[in-house]
Amino acid sequence: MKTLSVIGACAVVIAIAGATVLAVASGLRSIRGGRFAPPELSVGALADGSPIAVRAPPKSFPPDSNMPPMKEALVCGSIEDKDFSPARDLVFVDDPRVWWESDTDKADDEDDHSVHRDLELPLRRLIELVCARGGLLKVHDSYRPQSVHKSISLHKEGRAIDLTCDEIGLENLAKLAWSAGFDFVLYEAPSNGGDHVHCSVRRRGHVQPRFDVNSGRK
Ligand SMILES: [Ca+2]
Ligand SMILES: [Ca+2]
Ligand SMILES: [Zn+2]
Repeated sequence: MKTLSVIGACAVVIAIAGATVLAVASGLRSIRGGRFAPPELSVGALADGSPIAVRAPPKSFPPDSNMPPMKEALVCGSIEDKDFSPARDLVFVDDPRVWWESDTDKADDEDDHSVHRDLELPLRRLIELVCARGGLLKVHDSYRPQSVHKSISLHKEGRAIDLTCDEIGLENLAKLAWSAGFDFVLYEAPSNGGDHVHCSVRRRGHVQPRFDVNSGRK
């Protein structure tokens, strides 16, 4: 009888200790996270059942930094091999929960809804991640064949997209973009202003990348 009561008392102590650890852990998470909730890899899926967050977010993503920390052309492949066909490679992406710059600015001829087909999936994931945190994702530029961007810019193939989000801020947006599976994410902070998050992808299927960002292999 005494042994049983000792075991019972131990069980109560363990249960209380466990509940305390859980309570402290969840409290820490909410304090540390503030209004921004980092994505959890196993939570949520797109309509086709594929996951929304495919990578853990980095702890920090300061201005003028990029993930992975290497040159974009090495990760995504340059545009210089000319393996690009607008008719074959571009897709039209729309979502009423997103603000598209070209919908409001009729002075330019670019269409921010036009993106490379390999950029659509991470973009759709990112829209979900941003919306889930109460943010309005803003698309400023995607496929832009003329002017503005450098001659070797991946925007000229629709493999890059420039984004902001006032509600969650650019550092958090960059973290979410990395979780959404873009191959390259840059928090661009030019000295003359216009801070944004530039995200890009490598081509899939018909050109082998020089560096596989997911496997870490060259
Ligand atoms: Ca414009
Ligand atoms: Ca634009
Ligand atoms: Zn860009």
